[in-house]
Amino acid sequence: MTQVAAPPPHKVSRVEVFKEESNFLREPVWQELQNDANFFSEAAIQILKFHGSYQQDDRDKRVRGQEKAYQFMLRTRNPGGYLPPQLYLALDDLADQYGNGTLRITDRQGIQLHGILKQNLKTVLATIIRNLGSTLGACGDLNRNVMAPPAPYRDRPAYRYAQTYADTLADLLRPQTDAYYDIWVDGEKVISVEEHPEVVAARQRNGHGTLIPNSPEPIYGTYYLPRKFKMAVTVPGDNSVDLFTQDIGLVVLVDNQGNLEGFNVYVGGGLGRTHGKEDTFPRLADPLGYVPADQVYDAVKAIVATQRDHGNRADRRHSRMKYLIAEWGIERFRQTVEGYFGQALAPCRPLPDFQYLDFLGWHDQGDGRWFVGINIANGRVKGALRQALRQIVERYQVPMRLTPHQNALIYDIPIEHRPAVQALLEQAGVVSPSDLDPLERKSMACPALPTCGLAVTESERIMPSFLARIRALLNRLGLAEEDLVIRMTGCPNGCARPYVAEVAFVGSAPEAYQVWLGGTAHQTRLAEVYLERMPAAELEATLEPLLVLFKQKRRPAEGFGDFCHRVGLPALHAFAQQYRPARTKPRVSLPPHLHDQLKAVAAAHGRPVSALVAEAVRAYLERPSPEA
Ligand code: SRM
Ligand code: SF4
Repeated sequence: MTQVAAPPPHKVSRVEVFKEESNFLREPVWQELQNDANFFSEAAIQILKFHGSYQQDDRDKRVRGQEKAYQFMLRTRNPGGYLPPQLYLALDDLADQYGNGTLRITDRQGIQLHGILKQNLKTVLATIIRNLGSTLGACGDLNRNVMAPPAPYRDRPAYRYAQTYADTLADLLRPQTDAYYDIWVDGEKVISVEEHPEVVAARQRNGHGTLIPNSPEPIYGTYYLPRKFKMAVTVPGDNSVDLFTQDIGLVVLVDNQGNLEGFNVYVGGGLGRTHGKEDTFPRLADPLGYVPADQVYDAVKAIVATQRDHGNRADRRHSRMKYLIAEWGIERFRQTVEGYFGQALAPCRPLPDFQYLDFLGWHDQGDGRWFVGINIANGRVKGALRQALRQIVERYQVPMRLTPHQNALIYDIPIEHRPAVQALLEQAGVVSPSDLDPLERKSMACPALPTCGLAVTESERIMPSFLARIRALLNRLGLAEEDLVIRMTGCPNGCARPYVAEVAFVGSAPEAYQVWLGGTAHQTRLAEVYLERMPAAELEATLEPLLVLFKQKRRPAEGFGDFCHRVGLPALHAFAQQYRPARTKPRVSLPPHLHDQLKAVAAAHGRPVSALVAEAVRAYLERPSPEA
């Protein structure tokens, strides 16, 4: 059992060196912020990520031989998606003043601003911080935004615990360096975060080698983590957070009176991969064990310390915790965690099946007030919807919870304000969940072009047309009632969590996608690669045979993902190869007056219009040729 933090490894990636030389996330960001360049050096770009910002450029504006149009993306850190009204309004203002006029709700319950110029970064960040927000640790090699089901149920204790622990775990793993506040708000001390005393005590407890002695960063140390690290806390049966895709997934367990007992802990989920590199893969989390509530911080620290000291720091493609677990096996991983934890872990408790839940529409919170879940296509808040959200938040001073499906819940709405809020939403074109196309309701796409530097093709911008085409296909095939979880990304990194969808399109070349099939409707199983490269134009031709076979051979109530998984990819390929689409009858159009005349004659003779037309055309074609 390893009990002492391992020394820094000898062969390390460049990012490890940048971290070491950064003086706990300060340099060279601080220095380069003072110069006039409109971009940062590579070292600064890497360190800036820990501050919640990515250097990007507008890829629509790239011109060969000319400097890129550099701009910055900022991502907020909102545990459980909580967004106070003051912060929402500030972000909304910033989007117009310094960004691209949109807000982008992320699938980890944060907000991204795009298009910020370097000279404005400090103003924008300072505004966010002064309005109760933070971007610290939204990106970089450390614990990212902690997710929780967004539903603000006041009368369901498990939901409240999940949200509370998302907050406290985020606090536990918050970087302790002063660099963030020094750089962005000149060290202003007005910004002090009220932490729960138990969190403070847990952070300082060094029972079994979980802490780095004498470091300003007691949990992370100089090198922080080998790679990004993701956590979610949920309640039994609620998979709104895609629990099994997280590095650590916690499930709140309460007794019959609603008192917190402890947590089931799952570890080693993660989705990023690289095309053509089989040693990179998506992976679902394994059960690690059950932890009583008063030991959960120590258990999380033990897992983090295991990844910190044993994760791969040489090759960033293999440095996520999922690869450590895949390499060691869960038993060795568990033993190592138990070493840091100081005791054996109990087995996980049995749980009910997990469900996809999105909380759209109006719901009683359980305290006399209401919340409304609003579908926001791919999380992009713009136009009339953006105005409506602003009006609602401004007028009623109500908070939001952003959802893991890139949507927003507005809550704490008194019953008397419900009609007015509903009217504002309707004016902005928000339809009730029952009128929303289920394909759109359940789909997600990542931003991809033009902002993401890693995109190989479109995602967010092309998803609406893909959904419309799939809807038309389903209707044509007599499958109008089906709903599918469809997800899309512009590259294989997996940002819209495609590998747990029923159908996924993963950018593999310009205007071409790898096709994944066979995840469940509730994101509890990995999908598999059906096609390596589907040109976007071949969407219908690719899906039609699969949907036809589904219609013929599905079991009662079986969903498309489960069907694909049951029959298997070879059977799907075999059917698709021999499939010939039913020939549609050729159509010839007639001028309306001729059509009306034909209809009248057909009615008078009691014959179908088509028979009359066929007779007339045959007579014409069979007439003797004038030249003969
Ligand atoms: Fe992501 C990198 C957007 C959730 C896996 N992700 C990126 C970057 C920052 C591109 C870059 O590195 O230059 C993207 C910025 C695009 C843009 O222009 O805005 C980006 N990721 C997103 C968001 C906004 C997608 C969305 O549609 O909401 C999500 C932000 C969440 C947040 O608030 O923190 C987002 N990214 C995810 C998820 C899903 C999740 O976390 O639940 C994943 C898969 C789960 C996982 O991490 O295993 C994910 N993003 C990646 C990866 C691959 C990581 C890996 O293990 O290989 C990268 C690339 C990297 O890290 O090298 C990446
Ligand atoms: Fe960019 Fe790829 Fe993530 Fe999409 S999946 S946002 S293209 S990194």
